[in-house]
Amino acid sequence: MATVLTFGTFDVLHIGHLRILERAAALGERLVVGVSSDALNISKKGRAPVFSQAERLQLVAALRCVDEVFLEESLELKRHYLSAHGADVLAMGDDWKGRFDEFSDICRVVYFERTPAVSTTAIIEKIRL
Ligand code: C2G
Repeated sequence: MATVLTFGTFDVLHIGHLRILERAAALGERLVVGVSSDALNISKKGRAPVFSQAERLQLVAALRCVDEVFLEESLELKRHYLSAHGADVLAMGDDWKGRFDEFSDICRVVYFERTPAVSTTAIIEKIRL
């Protein structure tokens, strides 16, 4: 039974998020998602997410293709998260292409093409206007 792990903020959940989660789930039998904490997001992107980590965890966990969620508190803990969750595959969007190749000693690393023309930032802008 192959376990697939992916990571992301999944703020203002949109079709690009759903599509990558569905494609990741199709690589195995169990999909585990590390949802970035509010603090990690602030340090990474310089702003707090629109939806809190508790809300984002609940939204992602409710998707049919997702089996388990946990809070990703540090980018430095990837190797630990991968082994703690028994990941056979790490799946990420190609905005991260090459960045996680170092983990190919413990799992298969797959990058998916991002869904074009949709992003949390663009949605926030559109609503603002
Ligand atoms: N994504 C996508 N298509 C989009 C937008 C996002 O395929 N149009 C993918 C991203 O490539 C990523 C996932 O959806 O794999 C989650 O995107 P974000 O929430 O933007 O994740 P990010 O903030 O990049 O966090 O440890 C890694 C980080 O936690 C990743």
